[in-house]
Amino acid sequence: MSKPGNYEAVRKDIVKLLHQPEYDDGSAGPVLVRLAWHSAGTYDAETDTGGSNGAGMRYEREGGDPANAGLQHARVFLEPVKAAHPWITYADLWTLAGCVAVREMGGPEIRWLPGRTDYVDDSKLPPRGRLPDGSKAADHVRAVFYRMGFNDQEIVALCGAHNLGRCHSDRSGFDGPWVNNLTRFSNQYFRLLAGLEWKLVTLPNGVKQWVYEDEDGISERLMMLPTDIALRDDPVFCEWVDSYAEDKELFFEDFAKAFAKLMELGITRDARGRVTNADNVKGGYHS
Ligand code: CCH
Repeated sequence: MSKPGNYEAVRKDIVKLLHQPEYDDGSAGPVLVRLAWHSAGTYDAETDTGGSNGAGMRYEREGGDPANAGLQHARVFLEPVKAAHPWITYADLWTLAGCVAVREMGGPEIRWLPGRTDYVDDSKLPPRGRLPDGSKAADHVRAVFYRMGFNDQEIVALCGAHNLGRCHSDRSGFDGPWVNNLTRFSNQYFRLLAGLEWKLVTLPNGVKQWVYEDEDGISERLMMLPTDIALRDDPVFCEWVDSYAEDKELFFEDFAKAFAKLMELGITRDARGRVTNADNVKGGYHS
């Protein structure tokens, strides 16, 4: 067991588990990034509910949300790290793992601070349906991310995470990856979104998504969600899609800031960075 507070030791163990030859495309990285995002992305700024505090996905009420299908894999990958460092909260472990995975897959360093609690405060539990639905349009994407406190530029930057991983027909119903090198963080998602001709198709399960196929048919079939295409087609979002397609450094910088902000939703800190709203949650319970 490591010394409490030794986050470097935790980081190292997360790095070690990323290589998963038997799983998906050989990496736990993408699904860990999605776990971190979904743990935080339930936040509602107006009522100060949801967010990463509490790690509510451990329980059916949040974990069983169909939007979270497949994220049990990410949680299981992290169990040995939790066992080796039992002092870290799940809420800290999940958010840290997302940041470490982005960096290890070639992305930017993301500022991360500890202090989240595993107390589940019943009055802060998010209702289901707060995470975005990939079949919808730009107004839905705005409603979901404005609720968390993000602006249009931050929304586009965050969605650049679709450079990683893939859709699974048995999880979301959508199928396939956004880019060919799906375990390498880059701005390729924006380049393809802006640069290729996408075609709307209906999958055998009735789900509609956009696809691109090479003329020679060699590369895997690439895809875009309706919400991804909405970024390309919206007059404000598309300016940022183009900027990030042209300038990888700008994307990395903006992604790092927006992801760090996402991980902090619902966490308040004093001037020294210590969390002020986690340790004495009233009426909560501890796992
Ligand atoms: Fe996402 N995402 N995401 N996404 N996402 C999916 C997969 C990943 C939406 C829908 C989906 C963000 C924003 C959005 C990742 C990171 C982020 C899937 C497929 C759907 C559907 C799930 C499956 O079948 O396994 C929608 C809609 C939005 C916004 O409107 C943001 C923001 C982030 C992170 C910053 C990552 C990574 C994946 C790949 C997961 C994997 O298992 O490979």
